[in-house]
Amino acid sequence: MEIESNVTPKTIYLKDYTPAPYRVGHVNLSFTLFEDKTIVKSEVQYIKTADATSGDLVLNGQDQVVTAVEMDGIRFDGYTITAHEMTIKDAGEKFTLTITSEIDPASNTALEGLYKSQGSYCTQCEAEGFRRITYFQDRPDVLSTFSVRIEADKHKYPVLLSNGNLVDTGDLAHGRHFTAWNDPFPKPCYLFALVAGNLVRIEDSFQTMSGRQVALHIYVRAGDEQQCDHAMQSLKKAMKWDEEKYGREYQLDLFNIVAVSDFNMGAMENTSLNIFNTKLVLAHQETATDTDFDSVEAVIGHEYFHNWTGNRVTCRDWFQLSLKEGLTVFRDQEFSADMSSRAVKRIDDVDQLRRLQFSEDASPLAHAVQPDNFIEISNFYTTTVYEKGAELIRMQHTLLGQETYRKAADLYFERYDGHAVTCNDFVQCMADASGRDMSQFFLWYKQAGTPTLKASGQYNAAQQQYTLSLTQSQPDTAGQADKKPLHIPVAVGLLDALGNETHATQILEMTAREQSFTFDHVPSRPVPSILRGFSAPVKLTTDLSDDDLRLLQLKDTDGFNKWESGQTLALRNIERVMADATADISQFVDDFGIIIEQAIAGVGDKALLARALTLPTIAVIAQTQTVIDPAAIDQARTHILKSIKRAHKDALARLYDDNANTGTFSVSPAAMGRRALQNVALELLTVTNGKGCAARAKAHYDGANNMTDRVAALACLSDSTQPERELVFADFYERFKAYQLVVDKWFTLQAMANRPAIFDDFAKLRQHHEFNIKNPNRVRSLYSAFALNNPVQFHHPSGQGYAILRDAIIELNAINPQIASRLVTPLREWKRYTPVLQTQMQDALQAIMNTPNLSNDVFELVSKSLK
Ligand code: 0A1
Ligand code: ZN
Repeated sequence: MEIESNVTPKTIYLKDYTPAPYRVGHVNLSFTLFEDKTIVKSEVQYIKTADATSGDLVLNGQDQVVTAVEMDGIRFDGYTITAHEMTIKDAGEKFTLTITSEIDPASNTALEGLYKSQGSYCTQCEAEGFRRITYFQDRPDVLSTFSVRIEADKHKYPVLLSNGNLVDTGDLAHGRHFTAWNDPFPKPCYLFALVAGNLVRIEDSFQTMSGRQVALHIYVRAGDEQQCDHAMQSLKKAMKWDEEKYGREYQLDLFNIVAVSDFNMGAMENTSLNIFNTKLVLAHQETATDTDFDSVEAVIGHEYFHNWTGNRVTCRDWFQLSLKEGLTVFRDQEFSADMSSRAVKRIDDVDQLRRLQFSEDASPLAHAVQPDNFIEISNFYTTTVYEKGAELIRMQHTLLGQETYRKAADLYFERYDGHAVTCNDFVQCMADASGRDMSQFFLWYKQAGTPTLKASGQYNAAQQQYTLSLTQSQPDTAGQADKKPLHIPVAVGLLDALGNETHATQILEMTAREQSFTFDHVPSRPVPSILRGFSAPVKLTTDLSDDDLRLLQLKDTDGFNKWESGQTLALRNIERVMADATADISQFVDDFGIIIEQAIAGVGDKALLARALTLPTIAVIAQTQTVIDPAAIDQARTHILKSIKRAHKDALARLYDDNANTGTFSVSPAAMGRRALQNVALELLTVTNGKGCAARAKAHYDGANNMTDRVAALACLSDSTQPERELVFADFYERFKAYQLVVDKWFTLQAMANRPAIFDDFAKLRQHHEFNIKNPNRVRSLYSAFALNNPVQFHHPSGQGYAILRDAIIELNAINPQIASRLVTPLREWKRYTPVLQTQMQDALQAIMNTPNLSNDVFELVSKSLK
């Protein structure tokens, strides 16, 4: 663990990038694991590059004790060590440097570098964890081959893994053993990995398109092996998909996945040794929800796809993080879309983007997809770099079309396999393969903030023409004003008054601030379906009437816009109620009944219908407000939900019954759709939180044969004060207390309770013997669930919610800076809240700022948020 002194940390700038002065030939690492320490010996060949401006070799390193240094096999002491670096002045043209140092994985609570999780050793080197293992040029543009030898007690650590191929293994004296690994493909050190533990493995294999057999192994703790099948199937599907969609084959004979319970993020793509948070590997009908099953598939795909987009072609520097992350998220989104329902996947992704990325863009922490400066790179694993980055790839796909996009991707892999490159290099491949000028498009990478797009239409009956006028504008963000117009692909189709599609989807390419597009042969006033499939990450406002939206909601051929029109109508009605509690919402409530009837009649995809029957969440609504008042949003939203229940109680009960559990469990999209629809009906039927609601939710829980239904029942009981609530929560805990990931859910569902008792409940949960501040999943299950998913209570005017989060951030700052700084997220948008909330949020941030020994991670996010 490292604590920075209170000196203002250094900012790193993209413009200062210079190539590394020394190339690395080969790296030989040896790890000797003992209970009280690990001895790391690294033997590295350095070769000065022709254009090096200095002969000094500067190696990054921290949290280790150097015990010996040799140059070309001879004891060497011509180096200096500061807190974070080892420097050798004028080191020479070509030499081998051997450094032996000692580290203490057992006391590593930051979970970066080599650490222990539930008795197993594992590593996390991205972005800058390798420097906690040994002194090295810890930067992604230094690529080399690695050989690794691991030695440990055989009984305690029977499994010893690293990247590449197993080349040797054997027993040693004193009950110890070793394995030796060789990775023949040059890689940056952030992709290095090591695992040592007492784990069991599930095996399968995959035959690649050229006919090679790849052994697939998933390692988990004994007892968890029954929960790995979905992950294994997902891996095989991902390998096949990448061959079919991108022509990309896996290059090694072995692919390992290891699941660990203490992990800062979701998973990590280390070459041939992916390390995963258990949450994204383990899935079984009794313990995982449908959302969990989908996340496992998506993240297994994501990490596997990094093999080409990230590992074989990697990043030149960390400002290029979106080169691998935006592209890999786009790839995993498309993989998931191909595995289930494309429209539903798009809806869920856009919902997430609006909730998290739009809020980042609207905060002082807004930054470009290719940022130009940072203090702590860990803070830039953001939804902007990942999800907005994916939207930029999606737009390029839209502009080029599938066929040309594929040619451009082929060109990218051909040009850059084995290289460390930039986002500019990627976009240049898109330009070269298509013959298009992508220079204006590149502004999307450089300009932060969510653009606004205004659309208005004019129909000319005499000419039978329809003209759509579009205006784009870009908000000012921290350090960026007067932005240029962007190249925006706007997908548009036209419907006639009866809802027939008269003009299929066209991509309008907007490049100016204001632009008009004319459609010919339009026999009557049309209803435009604008931004189909959410073709660009913008905030769209239109001049469509409620009736236009109602038509689109029922008739649009674009699944996304069909849903979107309903959401826009919901939003309009929520705003009406917020302005006037007695506003007439009868039309909206009646229309809701039509969708319920459609669902009962079984018209269409059930998963899609379930989304259509869901109102936008408070967090999504918040992003449309100039001043955010979560309690007022909740009140209006709940008023509408209750009106819907009152008006359609019988129909909802029928929908619930029609979609009852049939007994056999499956994770097919159809089965998930049925559960989603039944659970939406349950949610609407229990919205009033009375006796009948609690009884209904309890019956649902008692009849459940899977976690999706159980969680749905608990969510319906969570806000309740009826006795069933305690009964069901207690039963749930007793039944599943052996499963850490389910205990996380138990914490989360209570942390999300929107009821006055929440503050007492929260204090009890914090004291619960199962709460552990050192376990990131547990921290997220309590604190992130409360601060992000319980907006009404987190933003309680008393400020108690903010105090809870403030104290957690201060406590975690000294334990795990990455997790501490992630918890700053719910406070970053403080300026957008009502005056009372604003000052209290600001006070909480200021109190954190005044804490001594702030980590760089927390310092950066809190100081920038306060600006
Ligand atoms: N590259 C991983 C995400 C990741 C990033 C940082 C980590 O530790 C600080 C861990 C994982 C991915 O995109 O899946
Ligand atoms: Zn990734």
